[in-house]
Amino acid sequence: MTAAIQTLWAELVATTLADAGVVRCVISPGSRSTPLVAALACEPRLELTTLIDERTAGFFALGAARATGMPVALVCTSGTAAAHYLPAIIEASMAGVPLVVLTADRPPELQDCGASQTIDQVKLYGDFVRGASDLGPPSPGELALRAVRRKLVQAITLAAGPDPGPVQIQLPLRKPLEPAAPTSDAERSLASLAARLAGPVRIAPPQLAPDATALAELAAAIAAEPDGVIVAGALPARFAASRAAVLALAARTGYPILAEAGSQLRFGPRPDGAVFVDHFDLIPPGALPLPRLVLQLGAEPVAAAWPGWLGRLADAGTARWVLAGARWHDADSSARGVILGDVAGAIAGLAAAIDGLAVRRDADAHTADAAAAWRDAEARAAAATTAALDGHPRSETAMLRAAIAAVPAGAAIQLGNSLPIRIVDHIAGGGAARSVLTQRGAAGIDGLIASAAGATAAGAPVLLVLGDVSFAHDVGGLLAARAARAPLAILVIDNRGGQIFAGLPIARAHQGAAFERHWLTAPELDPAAVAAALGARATTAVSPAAAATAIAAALASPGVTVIHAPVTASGAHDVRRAALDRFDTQTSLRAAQGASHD
Ligand SMILES: Cc1ncc(C[n+]2csc(CCOP(=O)(O)OP(=O)(O)O)c2C)c(N)n1
Ligand SMILES: [Mg+2]
Repeated sequence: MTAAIQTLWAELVATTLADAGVVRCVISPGSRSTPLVAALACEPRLELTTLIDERTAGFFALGAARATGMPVALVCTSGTAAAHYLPAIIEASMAGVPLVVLTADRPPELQDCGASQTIDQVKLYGDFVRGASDLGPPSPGELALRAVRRKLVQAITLAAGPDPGPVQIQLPLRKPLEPAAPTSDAERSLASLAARLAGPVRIAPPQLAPDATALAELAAAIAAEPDGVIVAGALPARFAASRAAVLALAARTGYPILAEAGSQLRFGPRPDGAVFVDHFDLIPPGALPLPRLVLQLGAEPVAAAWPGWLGRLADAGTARWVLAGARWHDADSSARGVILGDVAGAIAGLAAAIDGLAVRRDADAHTADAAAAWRDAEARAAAATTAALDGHPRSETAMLRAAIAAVPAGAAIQLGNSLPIRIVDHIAGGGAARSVLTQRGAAGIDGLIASAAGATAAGAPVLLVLGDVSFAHDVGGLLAARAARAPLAILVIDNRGGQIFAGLPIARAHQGAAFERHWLTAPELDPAAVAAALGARATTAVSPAAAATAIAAALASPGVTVIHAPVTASGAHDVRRAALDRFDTQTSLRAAQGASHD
């Protein structure tokens, strides 16, 4: 091996990435990766972002791939650098996001001998990658050179489908690491082979098509059952293209739609007659209808009421069918059927199969009651929520209602885990079409700022809403936010700690001060000061109206704005409790008002 051969290999990796349609590459600095980084820097078709911290880089790449649906490459040096990618790789694996992770390594002669910055990187990510391949140290020879390109193309294809996710490519590299030009005839001949190999390459992963017979069976079950609902948890941004098909299915069957914010079905225009049950989680469990059929789409819903309702559905013998993609989703182990495969394809197949069937809409008494029960429960919960919000104007629920309403059409909303993703479901729906980004693969509170910054790669402004602990967890993400390509507004809901825990039984288990210290963990940070120190615009919004104004301004101007939003500590729980308590009172009030207006 010569330095010139190594340079050729690295250049071929860079060319092949671009030839295969990879556009974005997130690099972290180091020495061992030098040949590759030097080659990437000379490939004009690649958009390079360099971020110092590999954990942040991993989440930035995850966010970019999640928002664009395109594979993003990651490049780091040897040693612990590669280990910092793990959380983002786990999320990418579980949520089906394509990443091409290129880890530079020491060559075999420097392994297991105490050489600096050398660890065992082979299969470092275990089963969280779709595949791991090792290019081996660069060696002369035409077949070896062609195999570099082939292995890259194989890895990118694997990352793209049929079950998209991360892949690892190991690159053992030798000193000298700096680029070198061919000097011998043999090297020149290999260089001309590399030039001949270059050119567009077609990436063609197989599609994960759902089983047509199972879809036909489900279509027949739906056509025969007028008492059903469509439930949708988190789905990727591209599922927005299937929104019309889901609404058409709902129109055909008369099924109400329980669409969580992350489903891509919640926002956007709603046809007359469509029944959306936005307030599912604010309907007292006893008032939740028990349909005979549930069509469940996407990731497990986040609503607090969901597990209990699932249990009651199972007891009632409800036929629940799950269409959630490549992975098994049936947390209650009670589904009638799980049809694996692309959800958009499944919806299209289902719509086509139902087209040819007579759909039973001739409501019997039970069905008429069920439809009325959903409409009534939703109306009562909506009214109760409005009243509960009036009583808690400084709650995070009020803050989030104003925040989401301030996001213009075409912008994206990224929902942080813990309470934000749940609370948005209590207050927002319809309106302008906006895509929603979620991190529900492993549901971590980590890397949310970095991944929202990465999401700006899609070109649209992004509003990230996240909790104060989540903000503290990803302060380093603010450095990545400097690389945002479109306006990024970060709304920090400061309820003084992880207030989701205040709704869990541990909060009532008499832990005393230990509860605050070990569960709530209020970060006691001033997010605006932290943001300003790290180069972001910063502002504090103490009222929902101020937050809305700040968000609208932030999304209209380039750069990053952190909006610190102090809210009452218990507001989210207070509003939900008050809404649940008011459910019945509101009904009688409305009835009385209606009567007096007549
Ligand atoms: C990486 C990671 N660490 C820990 C957790 C456990 N966890 C879930 S919610 C939460 C607290 C989040 O607090 P905050 O961001 O302030 O949101 P809030 O609960 O107040 O809505 C923690 C620590 C997690 N989900 N992911
Ligand atoms: Mg909090």
